[in-house]
Amino acid sequence: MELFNLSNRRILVTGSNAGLGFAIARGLALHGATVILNGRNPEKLRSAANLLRKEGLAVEEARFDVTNEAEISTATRELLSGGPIDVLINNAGIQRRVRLDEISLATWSEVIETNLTSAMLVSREVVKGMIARQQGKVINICSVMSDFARTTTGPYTAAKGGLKMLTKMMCADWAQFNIQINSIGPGYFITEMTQVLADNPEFDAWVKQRTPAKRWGVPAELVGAAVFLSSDASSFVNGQMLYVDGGMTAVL
Ligand code: GCO
Repeated sequence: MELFNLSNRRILVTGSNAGLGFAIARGLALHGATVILNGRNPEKLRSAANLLRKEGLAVEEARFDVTNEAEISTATRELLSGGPIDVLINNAGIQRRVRLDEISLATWSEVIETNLTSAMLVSREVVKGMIARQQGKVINICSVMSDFARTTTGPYTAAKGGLKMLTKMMCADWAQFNIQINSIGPGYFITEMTQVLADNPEFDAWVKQRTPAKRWGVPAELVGAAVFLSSDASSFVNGQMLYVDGGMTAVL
């Protein structure tokens, strides 16, 4: 039990007022952690936090834009004045579906900044406290698209591939401080972001055929991997990707 104990862990999950981030944060809180929800929109953030409060869970709020260096630094300073951040989960991400020959630089940059650069910026600030305490964990939410491309997802695929390598890079720089940095690679899950795909009969059929488990994932199914990578159970696991994809990356 102690191996997986999260009761003394304060965990910041970026992009967590909806989707996979919210499901992960809720699951970690149900396992005893104090979770810090993050988002850009104060109303959405408050109502997500209130949902968890209604369940009696320990939750804090940190409103900041993960692409804004100044906001990250102010928010991190405030959070650290309330105690250490034991685990950082870089989850924030967006999708813009457009074929590469039609993409604007603005769209490309928006996705790369939100899905990749943000993980570097937020980690850089939060890890300072972890280095000082010689203890910490970073989890980057990647994707099966860290390894495989799908038409119309250029910047997303490039960012998720980059995030997988950034995980190894963080391990190279920070493992020496007793910080474990790993990734979770979700397959296809139904969330606000992918609902449009699930509603398309052809795409839905493709996911079910392409995934050995023959179904979409349910967001709460990411919690087990997040508990493992947030806890002492993973104290010598570093720089790795744990796919939670119903077997998608195991087969052609
Ligand atoms: C899309 C996507 C993703 C996938 C995910 C699989 O929204 O277009 O392909 O969000 O669900 O990358 O991990």
